[in-house]
Amino acid sequence: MDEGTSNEAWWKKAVIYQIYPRSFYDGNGDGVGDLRGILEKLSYLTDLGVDAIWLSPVFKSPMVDFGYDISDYCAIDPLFGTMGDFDAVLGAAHRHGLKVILDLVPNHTSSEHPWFLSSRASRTSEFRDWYIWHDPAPGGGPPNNWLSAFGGSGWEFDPTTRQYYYHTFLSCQPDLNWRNAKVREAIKDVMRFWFAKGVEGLRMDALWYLLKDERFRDNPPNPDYSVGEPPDHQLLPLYTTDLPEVHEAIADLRRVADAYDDRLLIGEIYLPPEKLVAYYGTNLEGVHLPFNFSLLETRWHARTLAALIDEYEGALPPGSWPNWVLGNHDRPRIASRVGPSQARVAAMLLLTLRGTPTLYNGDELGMPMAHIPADRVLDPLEVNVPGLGLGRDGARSPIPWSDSAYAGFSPSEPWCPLIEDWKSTNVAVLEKDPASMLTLHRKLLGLRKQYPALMSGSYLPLLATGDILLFRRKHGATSILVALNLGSQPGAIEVENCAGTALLSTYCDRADEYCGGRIDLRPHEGLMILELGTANHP
Ligand code: TEU
Repeated sequence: MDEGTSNEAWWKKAVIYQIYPRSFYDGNGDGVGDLRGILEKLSYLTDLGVDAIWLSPVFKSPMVDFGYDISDYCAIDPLFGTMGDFDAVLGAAHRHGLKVILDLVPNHTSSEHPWFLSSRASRTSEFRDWYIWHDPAPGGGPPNNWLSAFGGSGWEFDPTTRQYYYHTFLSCQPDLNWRNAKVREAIKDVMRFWFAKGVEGLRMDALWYLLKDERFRDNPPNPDYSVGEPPDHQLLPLYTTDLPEVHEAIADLRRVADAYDDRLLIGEIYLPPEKLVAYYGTNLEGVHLPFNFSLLETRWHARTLAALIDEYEGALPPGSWPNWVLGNHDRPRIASRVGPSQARVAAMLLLTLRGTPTLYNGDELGMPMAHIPADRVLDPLEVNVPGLGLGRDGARSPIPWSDSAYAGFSPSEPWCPLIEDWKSTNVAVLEKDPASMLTLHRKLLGLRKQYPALMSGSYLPLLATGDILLFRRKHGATSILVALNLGSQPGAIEVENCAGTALLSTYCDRADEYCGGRIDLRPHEGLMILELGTANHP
């Protein structure tokens, strides 16, 4: 796992911070986060030590899927502010040294997008073939068995033109037809619009769904499906995801990005490593970073993690750059998945592994999932598919800034319930605590910046035994040992040829403590050691 060099592209050295705008900070007092709120909190982000912000969609949208149903790709939704507000955030972010990544949704639009309004109005519309229309099956009903990721059939009947249209997600999110060159050109123009404004990157939503089988063949049944899984898992998405043709479409989008300096494309792709790495492209003409979600759903066990890291590192094509994710707006928060103590170890893992990390807003505070009462459920996925624990509202709770009313997020009742312990888990309290999760993140991010071994060094797997996971990061003469105790009991490990001084414990102590040979770890402790013989200047 190779060492990088110092003149690497910015996105290879950066830590990306995902902002869920409606929950970040409310700048206009309506109970919903917005662009002015982000503007007011940019210094918090530079104090934290991140380098790029990825904003979940802020474009014009009916907000049925909270902005992932776009009705104008080149306009800001009034809920978040104006294009002037966006320009202010972009300019201020750049002045703060932050890159800005937006969230493009190329797979589908809102059913209120003008393209779709025209497409559904008439079979002869010039936009008819911009979406995926099909006659009913011979006996009537949906053309085939394709299912929506959000429950029910993936087909919606349109009585006006008496055909069905396909929607991977909600029926108000009709899929664009990526076999239509005009669709591709239209999305490429959207990319150019935002790149021309100075946006440095685009996260491409649901990228592995883009192409569907042109023969509309039924997806095969999933032999491993078990009740309680998302209903669309009843079928294997053989003809609706990860089609070979998708890579040419992605290469076309990459050529747009490459026409600008130093732009980044991130692909949202939920596939196992051996399939995921195809999205780098055969000659790295794909996306720069296919999101690696393998830490999101894995068993939290030392040997499992070691195997997962090695599998991913081993699958990476030559010249590609790794990335790691611990959380996002669609999945349960890490602090609820592994508990608050292990969330500290997870933070050290995320920020010491090789490659670009993406940090989900609030995870630096150790935010758990918020409790969402039945009458406060808003996520259409939970509304459509209740009771399976798929609901995402709990991961989208407003960031608690202080112990004042509504956690200092807004002067009004926030759109989504706050986490239960917001009076103690908030920025104002945690930034004063020398051993808080926030302090730990600031220290970890500082060490990443200080040591090229962490930012671009090689990854050397060492050991996974019991609850202990050990690996090294090396760059030139610098070697940093990372020792993680994933267990609730103290652990000790003898490491040959290891002697050095501790850089940081997840307990936020032990700095400069001598560590030699035997490494003692407290329960749920991660420890970083700068090894002797290592250049003490980073
Ligand atoms: O999610 C796409 C996707 O992978 C879904 O299966 C996702 O995991 C879903 O939320 C189930 O948990 C992207 C966005 O991240 C998500 O917020 C949107 O709802 C979805 O696309 C549709 O745009």
